[in-house]
Amino acid sequence: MAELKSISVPTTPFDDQKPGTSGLRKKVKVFQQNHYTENFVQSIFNALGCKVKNSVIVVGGDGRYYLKEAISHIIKIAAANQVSKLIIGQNGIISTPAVSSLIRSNKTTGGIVLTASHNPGGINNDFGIKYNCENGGPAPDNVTNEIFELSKKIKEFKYVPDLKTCGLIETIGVTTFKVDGRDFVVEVIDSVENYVNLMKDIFDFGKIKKLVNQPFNILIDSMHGVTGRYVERIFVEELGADVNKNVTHTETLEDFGGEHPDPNLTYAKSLVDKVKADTSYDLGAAFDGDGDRNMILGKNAFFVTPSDSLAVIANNLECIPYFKKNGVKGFARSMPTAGAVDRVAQKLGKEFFETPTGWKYFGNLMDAERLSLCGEESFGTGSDHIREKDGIWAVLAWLQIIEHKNMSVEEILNEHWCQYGRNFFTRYDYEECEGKGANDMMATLESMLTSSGFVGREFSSLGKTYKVKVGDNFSYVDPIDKSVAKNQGLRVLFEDGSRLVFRLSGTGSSGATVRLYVDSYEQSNFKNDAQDILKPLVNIALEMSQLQKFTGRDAPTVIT
Ligand code: G16
Repeated sequence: MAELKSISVPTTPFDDQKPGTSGLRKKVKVFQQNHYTENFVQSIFNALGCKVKNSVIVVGGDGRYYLKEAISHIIKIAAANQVSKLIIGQNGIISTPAVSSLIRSNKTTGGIVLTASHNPGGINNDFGIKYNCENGGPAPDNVTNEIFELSKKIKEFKYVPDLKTCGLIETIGVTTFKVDGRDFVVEVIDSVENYVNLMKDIFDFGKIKKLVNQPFNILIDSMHGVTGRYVERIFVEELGADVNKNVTHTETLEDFGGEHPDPNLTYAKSLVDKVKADTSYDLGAAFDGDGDRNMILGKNAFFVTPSDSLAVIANNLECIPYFKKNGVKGFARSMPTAGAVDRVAQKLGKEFFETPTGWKYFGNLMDAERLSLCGEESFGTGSDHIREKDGIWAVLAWLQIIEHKNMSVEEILNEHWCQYGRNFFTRYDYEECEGKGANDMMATLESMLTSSGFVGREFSSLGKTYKVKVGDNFSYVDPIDKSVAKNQGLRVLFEDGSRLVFRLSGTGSSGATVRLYVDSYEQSNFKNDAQDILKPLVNIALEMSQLQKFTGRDAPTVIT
């Protein structure tokens, strides 16, 4: 075996490597700049400090453009930093939930996830790099802040230029290199196997298989993201679904077929249209680029909001073997997520947490065994089986519940609303606004919300009047480590329980995306259209924020 030598490469820092809600997401062309990717990866290793020597790290991504180049850099930098082993998915591909599972089952030091999630891919679109810790979850704020600080000061990165990565990750197997007199191992694994075994442990595949072959007709849309191979293995090979009828867009493409791989009513329109047009479909589901988000539809494309999906799963956990075995601890949702699960927690006597946006905030609670199930309005649902949200897990949970209750998706929702009441919810996204206008809008709104006299003010639209109970900028104290996350979104809580939330997204790669979240609780009229019910509140939000004046936008890009 030829002996390889590491070198130090002088570099200059970039000032824009601040990770957002979930990792560093930028245009591919930004990552392609000389030393940009190398600087950020070295900054991750620098932030890990003495943990890097002899570490084992999982590396995988969602198959988007630039994945292989990024992995080649990671291998050469890891080898030079005395990492002892990298576990890499074949062709670099591993879904985000599967990375989390691999970190946990192999007890590795952590993982590097290469994805910009639901953002579009391809040479002119987005790429992303995220570090996950040894619990399998996205690095918390203190770690990402440290990575950012180090990235602003970096002077050199370590590299093994002669380590040949060409063809290295195409074939499953183990390759050992000698670097600076030490062994450095690259293990290329089947991207799917570990995850499939985990799902088989959690769910009763026998019962789900019976449902799928009943036939209960499903249509699972991978949106050309990473889940294609997971869907074929789980739904087709294990559960007996028909490859021609029950699954679609399973080929992972570098540009996701030119679409936004984001499972919502706008970007997963082709699934919505198919399920509407073919009334034999009982359930439709879609996943995002890296497989952590999900959207659930019933017959006729009956839409289940992520907030309701979370509440329904919470209310029916007893039919899922994993929870029967491990018991059910608390529930949680991110702050902007509608409060449907709150009522389930109250009825079942479970602890409940309201966290900032970002899956990373659930990790501590899960590690402390206080949280079993959580979700976010941004199409994320998951449990403590891993430390990422998990799209395929959510669909399997729904199928297990449907089989157990022997009811349709819509019947399950109607039953749930009759028992608990309904939270009507909508989110308006104004994507890629000019940064200054969006920031000015938030600043002006914040000073209004926090001024004396705001509480008690009344706002009216379309014959409805709402009285302000609270106006604030949400902050969160982590119950476990007491860390504080400030400025997590502007909230207006009204006396009848309705809420308006304004945030700037932390996952975009350019400009500013304004998110407006509207939540209203009703104890009757469940069949009404959410957009009709919420119209007065939307009008009030737009007027209060002067969104059009500040951003120049007269309509949202996406409504969910
Ligand atoms: C990420 C985070 C989620 C968050 C979502 C939206 O999801 O993991 O926790 O809810 O972004 O964040 P923002 O509103 O800041 O854009 P993903 O699927 O993009 O990794």
